[in-house]
Amino acid sequence: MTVQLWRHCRVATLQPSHPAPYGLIEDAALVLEGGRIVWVGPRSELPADLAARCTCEHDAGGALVTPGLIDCHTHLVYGGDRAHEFELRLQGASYEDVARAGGGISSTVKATRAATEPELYALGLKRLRALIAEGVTTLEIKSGYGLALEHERKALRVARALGRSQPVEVRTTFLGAHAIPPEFAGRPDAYVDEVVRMLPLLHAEGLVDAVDAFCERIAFSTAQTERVFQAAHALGLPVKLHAEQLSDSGGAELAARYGALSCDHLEWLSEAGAAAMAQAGSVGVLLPGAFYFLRETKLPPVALLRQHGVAMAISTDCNPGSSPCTSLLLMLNMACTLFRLTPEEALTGVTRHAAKALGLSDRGVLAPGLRADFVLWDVAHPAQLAYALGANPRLRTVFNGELV
Ligand code: DI6
Ligand code: FE
Repeated sequence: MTVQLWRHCRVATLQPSHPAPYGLIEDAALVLEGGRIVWVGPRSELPADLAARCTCEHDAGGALVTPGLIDCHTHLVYGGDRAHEFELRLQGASYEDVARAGGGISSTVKATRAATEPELYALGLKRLRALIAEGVTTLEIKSGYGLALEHERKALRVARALGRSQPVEVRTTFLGAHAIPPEFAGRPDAYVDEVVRMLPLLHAEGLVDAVDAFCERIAFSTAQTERVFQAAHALGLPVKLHAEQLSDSGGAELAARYGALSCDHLEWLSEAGAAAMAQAGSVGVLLPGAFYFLRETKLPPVALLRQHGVAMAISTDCNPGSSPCTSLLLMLNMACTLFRLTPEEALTGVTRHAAKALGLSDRGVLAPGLRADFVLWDVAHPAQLAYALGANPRLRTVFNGELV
């Protein structure tokens, strides 16, 4: 088996046990074997017997190396677009006004249902390629624009197919409880019955890694959300939640009771919610793209999350209605400028903490035994990744030990 040596680089390991900010190692070396990291550290400390076993050597040209980026919250597979709704909002309508008038998520549901599997694949591929071009090596894709068995299945199959065809690992999340489809208008509980019926069928087809819901006054109540969580628990599937985005519904506390991997958005999170998340070890996923695009003014309580020791992740929320965004690097900047995260918190939020939000313990930091997913960047310091707007300094990506 090839044993690769990567040298002439600075490595931001993001390992919490490394004392330097970003876990930064100057003049570092990395050794890979079979898609895993075997060794990482200062080149001067590379053991001679390990150096002798290396069969192939790469000069990283002085690049900065970080873990592959992880986008832990996307709705990347959908049909149509919502540019018209954007125009309406510019004329004064709010996101909730548009949703209540039958636009919003419902219009994307219509377009997604009308699209064939190959059409959805082609649309998703364009968005995915943009993320991969910025160093994403793992991402989550949610369903939730089908809202009927055949269409939820179609979207999840497309997500799986994208993961098989591209140098990226896709984790799928069933978000059947995203909105109430037109055929269930006025009968939300009957639709929750349908979500609970769909879940085991899709899971049996190997299409579901986690389960999510949109807990909000324009979507599902906590009681309805809990029924979805119970169905997930019965199958041994982890849960996550769109919680406290537009109001405080107490969703985070509910999700924490179900040991949620993450609670996402969180602008209206209460202190009790933050405490419950800390207790449960749920990650707080912040979505600055949605905050920006909807021109929200209520900031997520970052100080509260820090104070309670809740791990914060950052994601694109790539979706047509509230965050039509395919740049995770831009989200790093926005997390700092809008939410006042430090660049180190932001980078941790798209690596180590994003991995945690997906329940993945084999990635997100560069350490022996973990996956060899990493990115070489043309920057002198990791803070530059969050500093620049619209730049893409990616040089190369190594995915599963192979140069992309
Ligand atoms: N919250 C969001 O921001 C997205 N979904 C959700 O539950 C928006 C989805 C959309 O508007 O299409
Ligand atoms: Fe979302």
